[in-house]
Amino acid sequence: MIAQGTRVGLVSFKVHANERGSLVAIEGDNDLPFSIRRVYYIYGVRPDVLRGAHAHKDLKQLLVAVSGSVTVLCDDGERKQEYILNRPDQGLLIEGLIWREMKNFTPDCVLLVLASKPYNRNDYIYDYGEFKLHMA
Ligand code: T46
Repeated sequence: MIAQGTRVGLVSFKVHANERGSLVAIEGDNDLPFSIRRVYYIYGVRPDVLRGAHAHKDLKQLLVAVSGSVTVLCDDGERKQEYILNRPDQGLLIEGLIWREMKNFTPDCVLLVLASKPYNRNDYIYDYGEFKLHMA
């Protein structure tokens, strides 16, 4: 059984583009199903490095590759799906108990993450067996 409130999906954002370049605005609550409480970004990752490999008990996040490309594997306990993030106007929304792994970072990748809660080490599940138990 998939835990209630679990959801993964790509979201596209409006691009304000003209001869001066392009701008994407993302507003918490309006463009996202959560208020933005934390922003962090990941960059300078070697292509052979695997990041993530955990789930969150109670966190909503939007991942955007504002530069470069990264592959995100999402696992809801029943199905695994890979998403290639390589557009600054597109994000991957991850809500609820989803195991995630980030790989194939290009050297120019900057992965921006907007999160619904402050950092909490106790919200992480690092053991895949424990993650599966939560899904049962
Ligand atoms: C996630 C994926 C997409 C902080 O001090 N504050 C923070 O807000 C975060 C996210 C991390 N940290 C510290 C904790 C570690 O010492 O930064 C270090 C690296 O974090 P971590 O190994 O958790 O990074 P990733 O890339 O494996 O995972 C991160 C997020 O932690 C996670 O929530 O969903 O990006």
